[in-house]
Amino acid sequence: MRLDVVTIFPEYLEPLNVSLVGKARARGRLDVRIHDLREWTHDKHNTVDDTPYGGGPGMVMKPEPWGEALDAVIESGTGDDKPVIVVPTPSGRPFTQALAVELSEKPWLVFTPARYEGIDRRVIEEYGDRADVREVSIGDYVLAGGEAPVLVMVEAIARLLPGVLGNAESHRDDSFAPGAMADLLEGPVYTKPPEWRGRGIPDVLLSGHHGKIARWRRDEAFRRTVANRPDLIERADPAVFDKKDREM
Ligand code: 6GU
Repeated sequence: MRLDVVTIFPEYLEPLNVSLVGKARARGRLDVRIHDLREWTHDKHNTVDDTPYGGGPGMVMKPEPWGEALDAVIESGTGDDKPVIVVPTPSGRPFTQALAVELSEKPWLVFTPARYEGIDRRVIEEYGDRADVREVSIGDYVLAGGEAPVLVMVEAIARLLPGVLGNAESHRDDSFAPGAMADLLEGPVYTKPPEWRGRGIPDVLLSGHHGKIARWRRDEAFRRTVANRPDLIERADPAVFDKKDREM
């Protein structure tokens, strides 16, 4: 997968050199290219923002540098490949595990994290035909810029790429993964020692009884979801719940 990021803070993206994403790059699974938006400015002060038409607080990112930057990035492709342009914005559609899975199947993603009050609307319109443009939000709170959301989204996507996580099974039971634990959060986990500060391990996990362990995990996942995310229970397809869930 190729991944371009255009930003006025290239150093903010340095975490992409470490840990899981860094390893995916080192293994050749990810080709990450960070671009400084100011390289496509032409004035002495490398201006990227201006005051909003219609008045109001804050500044808006000017269209010209973004246009030149995105033209250059798109033209650097082989020609027949259209990237998905991911525009991080608190006004976007929610970034979900389903969207992470969808994006992980694309050959080329371009992220355009903005500062200030966002990018001039015409830029988003302009690339609608040369790319698949998605405005995406990572949650219901406001950040100062889109760089942290890019780190969040890239980590969620990169760990889904084949050969990036050591064990392909390890995202099967993820909270929000489709499949066996569909629509439930993951329950608690334990490791050695068997007793720590007077606290033991639930007996069932030491029983070796796989059926009972699976049932216990299911019940704990259900309990945790009711406590922390009742909205997920409301929204879920009733078919994913069994009789034992309904008895809880
Ligand atoms: Cl993608 N950007 C900003 N600035 N704030 C956010 C966000 C994105 N998602 C949630 N809050």
